This record gives sequence, C-alpha cells and structure tokens, in this order.
Amino acid sequence: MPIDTSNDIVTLSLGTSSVKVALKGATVISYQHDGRERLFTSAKSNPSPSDKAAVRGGVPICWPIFGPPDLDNPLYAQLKQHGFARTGIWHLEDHHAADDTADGVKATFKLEPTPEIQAIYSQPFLLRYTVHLRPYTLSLSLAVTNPSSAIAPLHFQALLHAYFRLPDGVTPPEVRVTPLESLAFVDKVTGGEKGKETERRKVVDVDGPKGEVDRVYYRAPDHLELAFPTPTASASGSATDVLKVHKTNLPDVVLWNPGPEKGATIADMEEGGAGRYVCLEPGRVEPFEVLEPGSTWEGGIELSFA
Ligand code: TA6
Repeated sequence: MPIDTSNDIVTLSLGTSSVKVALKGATVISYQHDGRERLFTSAKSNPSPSDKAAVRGGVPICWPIFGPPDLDNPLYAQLKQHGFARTGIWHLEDHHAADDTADGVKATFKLEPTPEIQAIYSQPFLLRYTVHLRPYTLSLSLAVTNPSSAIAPLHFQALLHAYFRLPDGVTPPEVRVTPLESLAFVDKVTGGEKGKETERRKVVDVDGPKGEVDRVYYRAPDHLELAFPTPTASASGSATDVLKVHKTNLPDVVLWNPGPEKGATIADMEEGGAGRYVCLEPGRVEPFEVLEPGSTWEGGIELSFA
C-alpha cells in the first residue's frame, strides 16, 4: 500500500523508503531512506492532535513567524514561538501514487483559518504542504496563498525546522556543515547583532559554549551539506555520510542544537535526545515575505544522500 491514513498519520511508502506525516502540524515525523531513519523525533513527543504541543522533532513548519512573536505588532502579539502552523490540524487534501516508481508517491496537506486560529491571528490565508517521496529523495514544499478576497498583504516568515538524526555513535560536534563561509549571521547563544558577524570557517562544526549552537545565517547557498562520520569512519577516520539539502526560495538557514545541558531542560526531549540530532532549518527569516491578495508564494527543500 503506497499510502496509508490511520491514527491521524499519513504514511507514504516506496520500496525500502517511507515517510510519515502527522496531521498535527503536517509534521513529517519519520523519513526512512533505504530502510534507515533519517529524522529525529523525541520519544517523549506526542504527534496526536489530542496533544496540543508541537512535535519535538521531525520537520515542524514555522509559520507565520519564526522565533518569538513581536509583541509590539498586534498582528503577531498573540502567537506562540514559531507560530501556529506546527500545531494546527491539517487536512489531507490529495494524494497520488504514480504508475512509474521513479515518479514516487505524493500527498498534499491543507491548513485554513479555524475558529481557534482566528482567535489569535486575524489574517486570511491558505497553506498547502506537499510531501513527495521518490526513490532517492524527499521533497517538502510549502505554498502560502493570500486569498484574493483579502484586503491587505500577508507578511510572514516561513521555516522548515528539520531535525536530522545522526548515525548511531556520532555526536553533534562531529557533524560538518558546508558551505556557510562568508555568510552574515546572528548568534543567538552569544546574543550577537545581525550584520556584525561573518562566518569565517570553510567547514562549520555543530559545537559551541556547552555544546550549544543557535545561529541564523542569511542568504545561504541553495545546496547545503551535512557530513557525518560513519561509525566505521570514527575508527578509521575516513568515510563520511553526506546529507544534501537543496532549498528553493528559502534564502536563510538556521543551525541549532541545544547541547546536552540545555537539551536536558527541554520538557519533551527524550533522555540524551539532544545528542542524537542536528537541526538545519532552511527558511525565509528576514525580511518578512510580503504577499499581495490573490498571490501564492512557494518554498521548499529536497533531501538526498551521498
Ligand atoms: O530554530 C532554532 C530555535 O528557534 C531555537 O532558538 C530553539 O529554541 C528551537 O528553535 C526550538 O524551539 P521550540 O519552540 O520548538 O522549543
């Protein structure tokens, strides 16, 4: 069965690969690539709509804001960190399994204002999220429409907050991220200001004070790579496993890991969980996208491995 919909989770399968999407947040909670899990989802997190918290892991969608709300702006003041798309209950709008395996399996999810959303956010909008599993890749694409009936432009940030699982035995400081050299960034750990710092390293490791890294890089290249030493390589010092992230229309990227100490204070983090992932999060962070009534914006990522 290429598509299964049960327990508020949509599963797409293709040979030895599969992807699971929770209707809560349209959060991709699992991506098995060639039989191996590539995303981290905390065992303490509950993807069921009955639980109101966002899923801790997978690929939560941050929309219409990334980070804490600007309390001085009445449009966003009532929102929680990262907005409501990651906790809203989406609907499966469409799905399709192609006859030709190479074209894969696809599902589209939809979110529109509900009374709960309208109570905290007054703008009309329509979100569509397409998850497309092909033999060697997974594509995730978010489309935002400002309905033609709207009377004002829609201002938003959008970000795919992907938690990538590390191979067993590999820790975040061993992960290498490229190419971020020469990019302007804000370091949220040291509280740096935008425009003040530029990445000098050709290869960036995921390490910082007490292991914590939380940086927004602006105008990053569209091809990014995470290189993990493979368990055999840790001993031999040679082989690496490379995750390729190709982003489209998402100019910025966030690199985040809380480190073991802060990670242990995250309520829905499984024990030792912070040591099992690195978040690489393509998004439109700054400036906000401005979408006129009757227009649609689209941005997304494609994941592949080498
Ligand atoms: O994307 C990085 C970040 O904004 C961090 O600052 C960190 O707090 C993380 O997201 C997780 O946020 P959450 O609201 O899911 O706890």
